Amino acid sequence: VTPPVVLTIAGSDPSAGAGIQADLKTFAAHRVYGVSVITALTTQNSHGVSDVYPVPPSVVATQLDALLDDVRLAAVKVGMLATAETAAVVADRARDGGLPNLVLDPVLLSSSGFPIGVREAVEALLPYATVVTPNAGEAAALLDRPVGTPSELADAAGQLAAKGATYVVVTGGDGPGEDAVDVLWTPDGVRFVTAPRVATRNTHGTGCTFASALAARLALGDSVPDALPEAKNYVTRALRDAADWKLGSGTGPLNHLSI
Ligand code: PXL
Repeated sequence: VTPPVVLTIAGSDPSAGAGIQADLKTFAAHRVYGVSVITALTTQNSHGVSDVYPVPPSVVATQLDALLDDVRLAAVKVGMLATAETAAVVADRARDGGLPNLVLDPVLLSSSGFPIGVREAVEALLPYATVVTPNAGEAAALLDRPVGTPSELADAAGQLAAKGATYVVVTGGDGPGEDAVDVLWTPDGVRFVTAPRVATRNTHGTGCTFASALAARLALGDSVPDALPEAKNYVTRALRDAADWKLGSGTGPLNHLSI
């Protein structure tokens, strides 16, 4: 049987823990068929991003249209967009209905602080997002206000929904406490989803991996509320199974094949 097709629109990470490479491995682990449109080449290793080379928006457009002309997409993950012009290309295809089950990972800064996204790009896509998945820092940057406590996370989720996303997950993986608590805003109210925090320094690409797992689940037919705990458990297992890896001397990747 033909598997569902999931598209990632994102940047390349040569260290393969984040970006396009993480997304395709996550799709493969979920037994969906991953296709990809690369928006930028990053230069990075386990110590962080040192350079970004954006792909021209016209080339993002031709990549996207080649796929849209040929395969039926079941879900789409959007990560690093690099420029507002590239976001406009993607928003245009979303407006035409070409990008179903859109999971928007609103990346702005790499964990080492290198700019890899722009706020305008995220805002252009929000109205088309089935679900947007900021961490607390990204939610704070998008809303210009502090986001840290559980009630701030919940308020932020509601405010991002007001900007157009149908569902919002503010992830709590970088927060304090024994558990990693995510907040899910749904049209019927807010709920909290919890998983044990994994003690490891290998956390590179958790955001990309989580968003891709959500997209894979949506492609397999889950609703967002059903997909969230599954995607979160997948990331917890992927963290746990790579906790002792020594892959590079900095922040290493997860084990994407833990499923
Ligand atoms: O996790 C954010 C992110 C997204 N996309 C690419 C990245 C990173 C972080 O380094 O490199 C390509």
